Amino acid sequence: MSKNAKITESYRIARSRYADMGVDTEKAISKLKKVAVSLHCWQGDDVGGFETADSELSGGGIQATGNYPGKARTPDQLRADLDKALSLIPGKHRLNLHAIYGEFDGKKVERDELTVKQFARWIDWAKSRKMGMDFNPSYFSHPKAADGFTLSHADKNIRKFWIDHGKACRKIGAEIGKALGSPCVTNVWIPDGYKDVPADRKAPRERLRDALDQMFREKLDKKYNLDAVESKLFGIGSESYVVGSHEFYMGYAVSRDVLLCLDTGHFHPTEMVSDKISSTLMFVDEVLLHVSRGIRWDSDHVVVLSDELKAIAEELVRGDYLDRVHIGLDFFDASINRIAAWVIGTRNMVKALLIAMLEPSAILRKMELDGDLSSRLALQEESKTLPFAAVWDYYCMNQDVPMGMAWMDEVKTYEKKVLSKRS
Ligand code: RNT
Ligand code: ZN
Repeated sequence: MSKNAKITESYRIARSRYADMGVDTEKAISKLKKVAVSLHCWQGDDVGGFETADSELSGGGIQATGNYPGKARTPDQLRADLDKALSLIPGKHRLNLHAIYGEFDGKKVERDELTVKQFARWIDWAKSRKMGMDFNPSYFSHPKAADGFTLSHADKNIRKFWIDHGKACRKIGAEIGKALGSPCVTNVWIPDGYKDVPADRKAPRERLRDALDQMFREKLDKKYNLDAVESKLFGIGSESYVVGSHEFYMGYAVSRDVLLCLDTGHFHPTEMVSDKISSTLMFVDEVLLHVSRGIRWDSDHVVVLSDELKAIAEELVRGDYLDRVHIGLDFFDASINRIAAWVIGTRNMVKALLIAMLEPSAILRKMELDGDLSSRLALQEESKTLPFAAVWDYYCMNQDVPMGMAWMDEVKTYEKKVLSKRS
């Protein structure tokens, strides 16, 4: 039997097992095909960007660790690496770009003066691949962010600089959305906060609220640009206080009608974003997810197929939220092959969605309503070993991407042929 025939045969058996539980695998697959995950450009070069020849992430309370060879040093290299990663992930996805990844052609363009020009090649690249794009102003790795404050800075001029950066980025977002025919989510994350206990928690939050209000004053068509704001509990160097806390942005998003970004690494380790989705979507129209994996103090490990990742996907599917939730990834690991990191994290996200779509949810809900919580638990546990892998392999085969570890062989070949030649 050929490999493909084996995959098809396993799928046939799995399909009938799922059908016995009232689950239609064909429906799940056609639904899964439509979900786009936004791949973050910054996994490709450890959040360096292209403002200077060899920029490195600095400040901002985020950190990339590791020195795995072969990181992308030019936009062309980064695009080639993204192409490689995308060729190993089933489905049609999006690109999430940070402002520091503009193409400056050796010229200095300040962040408050950025225009769509610096992103034209990225847009062309996305267009030729029929991909959508998302965007982010960059409030770190800059002298005006060196003391850890940006939009909430006590100095009016510094605040103004960052407000103007945000305004410029929203316009770029709208241009991106228009050019690609799909709304661009422009997400604001700022690092502002204190390492040690502040004397005044209120004033920076007032300044942040007012700065955001100025930034968002100009209404942009939601067909092209969607504004999002991202909270955080603490960062490296901002352990005691982060201006843009969850409560701050939850209130801001509700009162200003912008999207709320929930980063899965930005909460207390016992707090679960999976439980926040249905609450948040009661009161905000749309949510942006930054799917990541927090480990102790780091919020950005490569996404694995954890219980929490599966729970997040379940919530999106059960609540029928897939058209109100934008799924973005946000991790950066410089200690392993960067393309492998992208592929592992993204394949896991897609896999989690598939597993969620294969959940025998009608039966589970009935058990719950009937008060039969013993059966609910029993079936939840039995469902964990249903043959979703056969459906996954079949999906990969039909999407023309490698199955199982075969994708890793391609990463190794690319590493030998391309990455190892980079200085
Ligand atoms: C940082 C935030 C933010 C960044 C990116 C680079 O803690 O998660 O989203 O990771 O903007
Ligand atoms: Zn994030």
